[in-house]
Amino acid sequence: MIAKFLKSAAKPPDFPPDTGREVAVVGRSNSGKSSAINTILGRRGLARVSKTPGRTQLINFFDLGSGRRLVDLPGYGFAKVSPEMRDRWRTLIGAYFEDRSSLVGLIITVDIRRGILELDEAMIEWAEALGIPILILASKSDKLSRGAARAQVHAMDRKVSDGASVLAFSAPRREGVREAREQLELWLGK
Ligand SMILES: Nc1nc2c(ncn2[C@@H]2O[C@H](COP(=O)(O)OP(=O)(O)OP(=O)(O)O)[C@@H](O)[C@H]2O)c(=O)[nH]1
Ligand SMILES: [Mg+2]
Repeated sequence: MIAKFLKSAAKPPDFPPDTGREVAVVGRSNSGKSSAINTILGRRGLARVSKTPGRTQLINFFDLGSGRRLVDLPGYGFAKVSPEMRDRWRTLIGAYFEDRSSLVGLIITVDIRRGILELDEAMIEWAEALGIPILILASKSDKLSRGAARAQVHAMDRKVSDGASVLAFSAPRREGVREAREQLELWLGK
């Protein structure tokens, strides 16, 4: 899968044409979205990885060829964000989700140490209400022991409905990368 940066969008008119198929990645700020995108696509510097949470405020579209795209959505749950920023996030993501016919799947990154929190649950419910299939990446699995990581994945799995699956994921260890790629190819086509 050869990926290249397509464009950034701050408002719906800037979205690329709603044709073909795309998969979006969302999650709490700092939960490892950009790292997951880079690792899954095998391109180190494609999506920006930040040590400063809440950096990515735009929707970034990546072109995977043959009308397929991967979309890096701005994160939620950043503590220092103002109510105005939060409203802008909701408006932008709402406009994206509720009117994007080409969206065929959603990847949600959840820090395995935190588990599924309130905002993740709201995100999951929102996507489910719109009928968008979900893959949850239990990210940064290298931060827990094998046993603790497995237990946490089970706990997270029990929390979500059958429409969503949970996969242990680590960018540095490359855990879950093959499975995530397989899901992506199932959604987008080869
Ligand atoms: N140990 C470990 N660290 C990770 C992993 N994935 C991401 N990180 C680190 O977590 C921090 C945030 O990663 P990002 O990929 O930028 O997270 P993000 O969700 O895109 O963050 P924002 O766009 O700022 O909301 C960085 O310091 C990464 O190096 C992982 O699998 N394991
Ligand atoms: Mg990011």
